[in-house]
Amino acid sequence: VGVEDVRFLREQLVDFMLGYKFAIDEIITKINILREDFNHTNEYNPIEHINSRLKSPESVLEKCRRKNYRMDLASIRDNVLDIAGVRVVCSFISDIAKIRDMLVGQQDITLLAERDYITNRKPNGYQSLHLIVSIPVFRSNRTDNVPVEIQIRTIAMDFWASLEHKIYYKYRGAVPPNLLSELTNAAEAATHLDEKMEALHRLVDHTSDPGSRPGPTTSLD
Ligand code: 0O2
Repeated sequence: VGVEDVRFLREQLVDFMLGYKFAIDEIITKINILREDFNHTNEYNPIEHINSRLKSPESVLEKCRRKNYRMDLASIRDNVLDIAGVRVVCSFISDIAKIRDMLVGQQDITLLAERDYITNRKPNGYQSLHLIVSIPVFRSNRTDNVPVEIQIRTIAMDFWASLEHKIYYKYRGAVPPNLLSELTNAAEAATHLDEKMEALHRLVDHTSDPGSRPGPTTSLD
């Protein structure tokens, strides 16, 4: 592919990518609604925070190159399913399935793929539940079904992943073996903490007097 072709493709991509931005907006709205509704119903709120990111055109093209995908919009649409990314960080391990089911159960969401890196963690220790969903986006002249990658993980899993990401980039992928094994140990520690917190959470849930729970709140946290 020549320089001119890449430039032309990049321009087309900017318009194409707007659909992914809208899909992120839709998913974020859904999660914020769940979050506010949890507060409204006075249930504890399992959602700690939400992040989102739109892959840059450069990194979409880089992924095509790396994975040997054809470099045209049809191929990008079919193959690069993580252009729109939303990350939901939960308090406890059990919240992950709760949030997953609430999203996947919505009528306009179609689950395209699911990768459970919690049951099957990556060899480096990475843990997270990844969903690829499709959501309709109503544009001015058409409706597009747009894929979004939703990553759901606990605070401890997120803490680990953000440090690992920084280390990986600092060493440009060539992380020294001693650091790699320390990272794997840290992932074990994160799992241990998650399990402890889950057990503590269950204990509180079962022993507290429902009458003494705090009243309704309008806070979004
Ligand atoms: P960013 O900066 O979050 O956008 P590939 O995309 O080729 O890596 P695949 O099969 O498409 O692989 O997706 P996979 O491995 O299920 O998920 C990719 C995304 O998950 C990554 O996106 C990361 O966000 C996250 N992820 C996966 N493995 C790891 C890991 O070992 N460490 C950390 N910190 N994050 C991971 P991007 O686009 O690579 O990065």
